[in-house]
Amino acid sequence: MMEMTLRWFGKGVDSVTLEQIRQIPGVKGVITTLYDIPAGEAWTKERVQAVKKEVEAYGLEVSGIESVNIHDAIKIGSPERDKYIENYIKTLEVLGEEGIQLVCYNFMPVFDWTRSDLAKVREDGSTVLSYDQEIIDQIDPDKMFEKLDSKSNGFVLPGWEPERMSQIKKLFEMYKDVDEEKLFENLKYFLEAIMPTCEKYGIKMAIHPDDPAWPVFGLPRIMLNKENILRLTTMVDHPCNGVTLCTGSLGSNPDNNIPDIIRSLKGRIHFAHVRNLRHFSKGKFDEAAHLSSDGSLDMFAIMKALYDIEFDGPVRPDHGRAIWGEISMPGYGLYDRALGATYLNGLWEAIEKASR
Ligand SMILES: [Mn+2]
Repeated sequence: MMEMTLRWFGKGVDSVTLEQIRQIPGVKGVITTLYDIPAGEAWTKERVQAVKKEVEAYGLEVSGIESVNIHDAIKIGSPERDKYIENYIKTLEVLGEEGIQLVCYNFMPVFDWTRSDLAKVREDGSTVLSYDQEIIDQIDPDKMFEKLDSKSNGFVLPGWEPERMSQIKKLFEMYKDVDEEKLFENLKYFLEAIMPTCEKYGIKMAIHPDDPAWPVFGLPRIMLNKENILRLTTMVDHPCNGVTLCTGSLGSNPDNNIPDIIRSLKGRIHFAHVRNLRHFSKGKFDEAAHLSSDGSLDMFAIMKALYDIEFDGPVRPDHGRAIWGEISMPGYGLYDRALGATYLNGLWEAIEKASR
């Protein structure tokens, strides 16, 4: 049985409250993180216990962490990486001791997710995040943060922390000798180092696919397609080494057959982000409501594939539209994600009952 969750960015960061989340039918847990701890620093027991207590006070549980970010030294493979891997292991130990057994992370150089517009107005007046490669090609990577930040509604953009983005030129320089092979190698080195700790505590590592699923700004990207994801699961062939199946990220490339990818990863999908998007042409898409008919992805086929591989981890609706006048972190309002959770729960119930 999968577990429906919602991403929650923490008090003071998120516009959505735990009380609101607990009122969404079927949502039992949240996926959260400790925003103020920079990548590379070890998390403390006190902080993890505090966030657990806060969440549990609302009858919810911490179903997983998204994300424990990876320090650039680990992705680049520079000599100081061992120190940061040691800190990562310390964080895993703290999480494991507190019974948190799911960690989402990504291995993208410099930029996390990328969009050309955070509030594209649709015909019904709702707004969505949108991507257009032609627009991205005209943006100087240096200016990317400013462009996004000006439309962030004043919220922190996950993965686009200003401290990091002020160093963009330096980051590009640091990654200049890292190609796709090197990135795979560095990922393998990292995973091999942490697997014994993951095994000890039963922590499932769930790498997030790159978003969009192709290289941007000339930087290498590897979590793009079925072939590369299978390479990840075989190069470190351990059940704790798995993936976050993000339909929106993988689905940004229409060549990715998501139900087929799901079926090839039985036992290795530890977390699922399920959302829809609408393709216009290669490299040009808008995010959409979760409903299949609102976008280009078949949400029934996706949920059916998850059901068929006996997926039993946390799932969450992903980016929603901004609707009903809600002001939130772009993509992370309450309303459309609650509609998404309810829709996905409905699909699951129908699939389950029809399969009896
Ligand atoms: Mn995702």
